[in-house]
Amino acid sequence: MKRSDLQLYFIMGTANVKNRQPLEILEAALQAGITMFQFREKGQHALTNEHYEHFARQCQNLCRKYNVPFIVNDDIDLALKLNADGIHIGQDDYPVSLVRQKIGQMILGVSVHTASELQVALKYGADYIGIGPIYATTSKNDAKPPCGTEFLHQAHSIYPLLPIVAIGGIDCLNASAVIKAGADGVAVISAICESNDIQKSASTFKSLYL
Ligand code: 3NM
Repeated sequence: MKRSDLQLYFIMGTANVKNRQPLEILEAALQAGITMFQFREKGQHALTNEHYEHFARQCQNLCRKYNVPFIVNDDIDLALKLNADGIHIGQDDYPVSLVRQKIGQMILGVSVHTASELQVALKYGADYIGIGPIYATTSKNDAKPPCGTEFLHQAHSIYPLLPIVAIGGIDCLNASAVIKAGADGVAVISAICESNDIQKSASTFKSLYL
């Protein structure tokens, strides 16, 4: 993967869209220039069984059409079955070493919150790390308290070449602070899913990198 793939990393599942079609939102986001997509189908009313896989394939097909990496959240079996571009795991999922062993060369993203989690992720070949929630978020039920930009800044200072994406409560207004703190990009759900003008929101994020 390229570091620039992290610039505008869009995450979505059916739970994140209200009265709108998720595939329409994804296509609008792809047209607007998102650089990475994570399929994250979670929550009380998440799709199950064949609907889940079908929806994942539809998202993957759209990402292919726009040549944007398709990353699966947590579900190693799905990622392997679909031959996804990558997988993203948190600390509550599987050990990083096991995931790397199972997925081979696929892109591996790992969420980390401490220096020791970061070291483990790097030891087992994480391609990028996610740090968050930087700000308060309502999009993840079990999100930790907001951590601000301090750890992000430390991680970037110690590993300047490591691709880092910041996540949690990031919007068009506060994104520049996380880029300044050392993130290569921002991972967002609501800033795109709840935007009235996805093209405009995406352009605002992308203008940070010009
Ligand atoms: N992971 P929004 S925060 C999926 O801290 C996710 O690891 C987080 O959604 C973490 O952009 C989060 O709407 C939700 O705040 C991000």
